[in-house]
Amino acid sequence: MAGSSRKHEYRFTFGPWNISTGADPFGPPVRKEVAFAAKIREYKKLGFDGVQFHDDDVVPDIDSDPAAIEKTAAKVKKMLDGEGLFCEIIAPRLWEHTKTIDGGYTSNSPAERRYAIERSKRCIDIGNAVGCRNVVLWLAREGTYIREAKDPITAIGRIVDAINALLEYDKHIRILGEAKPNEPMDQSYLPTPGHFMGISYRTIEPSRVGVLIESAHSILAGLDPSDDMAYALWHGKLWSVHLNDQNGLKYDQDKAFGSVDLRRAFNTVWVLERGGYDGCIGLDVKAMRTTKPADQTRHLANSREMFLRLLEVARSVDADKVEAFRAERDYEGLEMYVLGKLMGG
Ligand code: XUL
Ligand code: MN
Repeated sequence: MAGSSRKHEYRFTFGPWNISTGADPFGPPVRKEVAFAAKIREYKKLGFDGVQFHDDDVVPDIDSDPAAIEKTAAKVKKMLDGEGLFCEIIAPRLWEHTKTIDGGYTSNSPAERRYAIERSKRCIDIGNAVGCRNVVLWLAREGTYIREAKDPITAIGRIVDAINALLEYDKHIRILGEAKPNEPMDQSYLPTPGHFMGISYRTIEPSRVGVLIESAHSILAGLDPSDDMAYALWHGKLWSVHLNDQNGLKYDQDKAFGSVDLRRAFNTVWVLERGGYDGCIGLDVKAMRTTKPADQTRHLANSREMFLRLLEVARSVDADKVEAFRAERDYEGLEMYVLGKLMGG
C-alpha cells in the first residue's frame, strides 16, 4: 500500500492566550494586549476553525452572579456564531485566583477545595452557554513545592472526588486532563497523561474521562509526545492535543510546532494519522518575545502550516516499505527512508 488512504480533514483550534503581549517573568509586555473581539476576528483569517477557552476568557468577571455570567457568555456565543467558529474546549483557570493559591482540588483548606469545585461547575455552565462539552483540567497547582506540604495519597483521592463531582453535575460533559510534570509547581501529582488515564478508570464514568496531550508537557516529562499520544489512542482517550515544541528540559516554552525537532513533530503527525485521531488539532504556541506586533500571529499560521506539510509527508510514507524494513530488522534503512522523506526525498 503506497501512502495513506485516509482523507480526514483536520480542524484547527487555538486559545486567545496564544496571541500575547510577550510579558515573561523577567520583563513587562512588549506588545499591546489585543482586545478579545479582535482576537476572535483573527481565527478564520489564519485558517482556524474553532477556539479553545478558559472560563474567564469568556467571562472575565468570573465571580459575578449567574445572570451576569450567562449574559456575557451568550454575547461570546453570538460572536463565535458570527465568525463561524465553534468552541472546542473550556478550562477552569484555577491557578490565578487567590482562593486557589495552593491548588484547588488538593488544597489543604476545605473552603478553597469547595471554591475550586464550584468554580469548575461555573466553567461547565459557561461551556454549555458557548456550546462546548469538553472540559479541560490543567491541574496547574495540584502538586507541591516541598513533598511534605500536602498528603500525596489524600491528594489523589481528592482529585478523583472533584472529577466525580463534575461528572455528576453535568451528564453530558467530558473531562480531559492536560498533564504537565512541573511548572508552576515543583512536582505535579498527575505528571503525565498515563497518570491521568490511571485515575480516569477509578472515576464514576471512565468513558467520559480522557486526555488532552501537549507536546511540550510530554517532552518536559522526558517522554516522546507521539508515544504518549499512541498510548492514549490505544485507550480511546485522546480527545484533544496541544501541539507545540520544546527545546529540552527547562521551563515550558510553547515553541512553534516542529520548530525544534522536525522528526519528533513528524512522528506526532504520523501517529495521529495512523491512529485515526478525529479530535481537533489544537495549538498551544507562543510568539517569541522579540516578535513585532504586526507579526504576532505568525507562529500560529506557521504551526498550522507545519502540521499540514508534515501530514503530506506522513501520507506519502509507503507502509509496505516500512513493514519490509521492520521485518528485515533494517533500522538503518528505515531511518534513512524517514530522514529522506523529511528532506523532501
Ligand atoms: C500550561 C498550558 C495551559 C493549558 C490551558 O502549560 O499548557 O495553557 O493548555 O489551560
Ligand atoms: Mn496547553
